[in-house]
Amino acid sequence: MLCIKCKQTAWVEVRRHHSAFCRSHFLDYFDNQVLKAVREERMFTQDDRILVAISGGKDSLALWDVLLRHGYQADGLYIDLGIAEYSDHSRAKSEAFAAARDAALRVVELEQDYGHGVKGLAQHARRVPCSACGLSKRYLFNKVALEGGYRVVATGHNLDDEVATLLGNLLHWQMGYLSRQSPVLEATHPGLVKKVKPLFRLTEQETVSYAIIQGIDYVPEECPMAQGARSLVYKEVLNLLEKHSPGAKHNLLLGFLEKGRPVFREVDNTELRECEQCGQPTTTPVCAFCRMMDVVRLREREPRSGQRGRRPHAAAPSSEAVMTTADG
Ligand code: Q46
Ligand code: ZN
Ligand code: ZN
Repeated sequence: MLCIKCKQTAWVEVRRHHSAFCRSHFLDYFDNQVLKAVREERMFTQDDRILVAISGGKDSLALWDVLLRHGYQADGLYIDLGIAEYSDHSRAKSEAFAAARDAALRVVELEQDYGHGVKGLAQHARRVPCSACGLSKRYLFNKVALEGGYRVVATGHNLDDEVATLLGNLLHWQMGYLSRQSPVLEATHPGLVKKVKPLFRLTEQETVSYAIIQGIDYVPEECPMAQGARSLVYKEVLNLLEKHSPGAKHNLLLGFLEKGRPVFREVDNTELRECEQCGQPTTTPVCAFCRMMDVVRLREREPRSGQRGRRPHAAAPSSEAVMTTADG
């Protein structure tokens, strides 16, 4: 197989575009896809300060790498979830990446600031870990960005993540989530920061290829809590579909964004107000994060014997699990 640009031996095949690239032309392709997403979806400009949500995985580090190489004002935010060795490894990789590029990385420690890591929060709040994690991350991304004067938060969600989320939301007809499924969520309240996903046109495999070519040292293992997540099943199903019909994932997502999104957007009439406790925008008097922390504090005070015979809820709402397990 030859590179379609220079006819040298190809290193990466991109079947959905009937293309193959050598290492150097693949980098051009990858950059172009990110810059096209940024430009066409009006995500941000060179004048904006961007906060990139960093997990230490391939997607978030690849995204940060592209943005820094193209001169964007991109700082990182790493949230230490307190998940034993996984958090230790991913934090070390994130800090090493930032140090090597002289880039600014903010770190928030859940355990230090909120008394528990993800597991502890989940146990006390009687939620599954991914539900407590997703809620905490969404809350902290917005809070840290707002306090730090960033105009936009960028996450490393790729095409596979986005199409798996779409499939999950379609299977359960989650009208609210479908109305907000987009590579760009505008700041519709002064207390909200714009959220963008510049990798939404690129697959997981392409991000891996980019990270390898660029020599990015990312944490290869998945978060241990991801085991059994429904989003992984959706990804398997979609990969099978893609194998038999190259371009299926791209067509489903891009088709939805072009034709479905405008229809679903009409059902999004949520009114935002400020949380009575923390002031962050919410649809309810007290935001979901503060409500979770109230439950956690209440349960912390319960005598241990009072917990006998109680069991955590078996599962969070399925949509929540889908929405919160997509970040690489
Ligand atoms: S980090 Fe958090 Fe994911 Fe781990 S606990 Fe679940 S949601 S799987 S993207
Ligand atoms: Zn080439
Ligand atoms: Zn709140």
